[in-house]
Amino acid sequence: PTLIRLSDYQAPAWRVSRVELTFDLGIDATEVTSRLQLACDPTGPAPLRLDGEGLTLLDIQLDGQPLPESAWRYQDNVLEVDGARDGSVLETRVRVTPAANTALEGLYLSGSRETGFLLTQCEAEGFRHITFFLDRPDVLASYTVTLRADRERFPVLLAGGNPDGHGELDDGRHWARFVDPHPKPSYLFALVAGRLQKIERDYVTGSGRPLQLVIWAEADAIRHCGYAMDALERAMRWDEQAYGREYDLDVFHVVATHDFNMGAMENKGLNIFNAKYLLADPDSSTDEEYRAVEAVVAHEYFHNWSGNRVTCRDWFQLSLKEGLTVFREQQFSADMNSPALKRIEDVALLRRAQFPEDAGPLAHPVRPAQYSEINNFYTATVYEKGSELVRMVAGRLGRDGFRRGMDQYFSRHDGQAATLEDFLGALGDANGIDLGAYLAWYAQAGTPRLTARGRYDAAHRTYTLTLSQHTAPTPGQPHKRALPIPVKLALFDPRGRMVPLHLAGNGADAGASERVLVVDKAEQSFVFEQVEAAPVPSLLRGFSAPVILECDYAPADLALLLRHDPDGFNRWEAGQQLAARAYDNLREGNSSAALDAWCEALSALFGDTSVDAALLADLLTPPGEIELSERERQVNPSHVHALRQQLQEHLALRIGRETLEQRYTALAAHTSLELDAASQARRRLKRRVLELLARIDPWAAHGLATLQYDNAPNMTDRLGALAVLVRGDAPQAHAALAHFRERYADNPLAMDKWFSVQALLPGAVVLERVRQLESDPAFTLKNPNRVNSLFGAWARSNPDGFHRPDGSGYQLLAERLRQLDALNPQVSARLATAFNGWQRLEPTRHAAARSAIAALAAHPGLSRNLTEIVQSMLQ
Ligand code: BAL
Ligand code: ZN
Repeated sequence: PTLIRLSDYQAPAWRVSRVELTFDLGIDATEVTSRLQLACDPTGPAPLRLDGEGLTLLDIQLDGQPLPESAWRYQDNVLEVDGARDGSVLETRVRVTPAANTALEGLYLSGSRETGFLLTQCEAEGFRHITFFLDRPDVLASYTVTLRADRERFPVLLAGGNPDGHGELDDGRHWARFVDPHPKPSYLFALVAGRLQKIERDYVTGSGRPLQLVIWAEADAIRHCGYAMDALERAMRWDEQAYGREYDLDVFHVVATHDFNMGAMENKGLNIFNAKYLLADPDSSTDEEYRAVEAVVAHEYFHNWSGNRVTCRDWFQLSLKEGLTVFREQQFSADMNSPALKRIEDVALLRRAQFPEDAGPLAHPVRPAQYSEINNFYTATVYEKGSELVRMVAGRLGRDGFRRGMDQYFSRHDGQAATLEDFLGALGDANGIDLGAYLAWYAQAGTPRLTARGRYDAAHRTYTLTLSQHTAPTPGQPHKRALPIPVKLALFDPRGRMVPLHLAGNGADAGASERVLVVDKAEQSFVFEQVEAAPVPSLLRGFSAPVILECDYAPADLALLLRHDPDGFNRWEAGQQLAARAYDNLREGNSSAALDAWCEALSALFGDTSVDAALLADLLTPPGEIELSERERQVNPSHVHALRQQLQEHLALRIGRETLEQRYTALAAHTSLELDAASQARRRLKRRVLELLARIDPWAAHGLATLQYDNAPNMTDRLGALAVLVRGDAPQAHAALAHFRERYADNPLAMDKWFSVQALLPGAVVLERVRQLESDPAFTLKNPNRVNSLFGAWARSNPDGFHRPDGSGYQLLAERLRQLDALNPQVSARLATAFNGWQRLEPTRHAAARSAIAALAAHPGLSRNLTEIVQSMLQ
């Protein structure tokens, strides 16, 4: 396939200043009339070439004159037009077929022919499936959009921008017009048409401008949109206060759909959401899902400035808007909830999703240098690592400096398509600092390993900390350079108190108890003076850089940090490192010092009622199987699973069956429907305690889980109990699953959970269950959420169940990917990344995985999306 390279970027030869679009909407056929006001350099006009895919061209005129067939060519997804000049107006009329669009890119139908609605998804390159255009993010135009449709079938007509009139037409049809005064790239275009209900709220911006917020959903879902509306209002207020950013249209529309490739989309003035991230009600959403709704609503809203007002010059700069917006979303969620818990959650996600990506065949820089299919680059690297890079820069500038820099960025580049150089340039200029060194982070793939060695010199009362960095080669990047790594640190005395820091040769901040060292060479040493006793270093506090830290801690050092570190993140981190060492102990069957220290420290914390319940739940959770696999040279996922189970058994035994039961009972007595932090924290800990109890007394745990399932007032408790029953293969699981299915048969989001909970069954039996589930009438390959709920959960989150030594799991996934690819290439390519990590499997699984991936790759007719993933996977 053709590779598109960042180094080949050229500014567009043609631009479009104004777009006027008229849609005659229909499910089987929609006609799109487009008038483009063109501009080009009058001195040397290049041929006019517009993108267009799958369009039936019905009419074409240039400057009001029909164009003869000899004056245009439409082939290989490009329309070439002769005779256009600066100021020309090109008018085309095309036909598209929404009902046949299973790729969910461009204009498509969500739901059934009878009751569903029409909507669009244009990022990254969907607009070319709707009309001919210069479909690239650096072509910004103002849009006027007129929608015409049958009033009975499509009573609601929406497009981005401000409403600009509506009225009746002949034959029961009606029209509505929208004008967007802010120039935007085509990927931010959107329309929605159908039978939808709404909730509305008046909002007055900080500067006193009134506007309207409207959330739309189908009739059965609209009552679940209230929480999203509250979250939207909180996000808008927060962006005004934290970044001085106000909304800039008279109306902000948000629409929910069950058929969506992404989580949500920030189209200007008309956000479209996967229902999973918009609908929330206690009966069908877990606490975690409530938090996700709040975060995604905020994320899409924040894009209005970081993405829409200032957009990306090209798709290589995707992280300019995504990394930055994830960072803003993380800040918002931390402010709305608990900063420490949020940081733990984000770092756990980074380690689960991004570190393995950075360590495998799909590794790519946050700003990739090349791609074949841009949709394959909406990755954890671009999003989550991208956010970590912004966080490092923000940490370097400090709170006020970062705000100054962001003000500069927004004012300097408002209405422009910018680059990462522009971003770092604005931030640096506003603070008189050159941030150019951070560009290396954007260009280099792979997770740096930071090794720390400490040496205490009692005679001189000095502590020397030597930090060295190394990044392993990644595909296409055999040689790595040293990166600037900010290491936030503190030193603890043997009694667990932070000591004042006196860095030799550096008077600044002398005596502070925490400071940031920047390591930008392969190895550097730092000497601390006036240190009275051998200290325990707390490094990378708050996870100050996205690296893997290797420090030669004794188990007692980690236990000390776990008990005493006031940095909530590092406290959890000490527990994670201790658990990882304990895992090594179990694997090697030797000394159990780490295991003892971990169990001991946690059982002490378990009895300490001053520890926040949610933090305790996280402390009691060892690293996941994917993370633990990183410690193996050759991975046997079943072995990793069994060892992690053993780890939890040891912990549960150390805490004690009775203590666990008592704590469970006390927590269960507080069952409530409330969403406040304390209630959520109790539910989180209750679930964790029940899971631990299930490790050592399944009979008792299954009895409690059954009671919890039967009496649960909310989905968090119900699903938590169901998971314990299903994963424990409890005799009660069957009845609970049947009950759940019956109760939620009409609720797609709840049914997704019914599929997922079974896809996580441990061991070989899950394969048969996956096969049964895919023949359930509720299963369909046409719905991305349903595909992910079954195949995504199984292949990504159940390593023991997916990686069967006989290769049967790989074969089943490969076969479904092939079928799915014919329907929806974006979803098949994303699901195929579940094979990531196969190179590190033990020999039997390694051979089986290779043969399944190779057979898939050899299949003729795969999409460009899936081809790029499987070919990279095999390199
Ligand atoms: N721009 C795609 C969806 C999102 O990241 O907001
Ligand atoms: Zn985004």
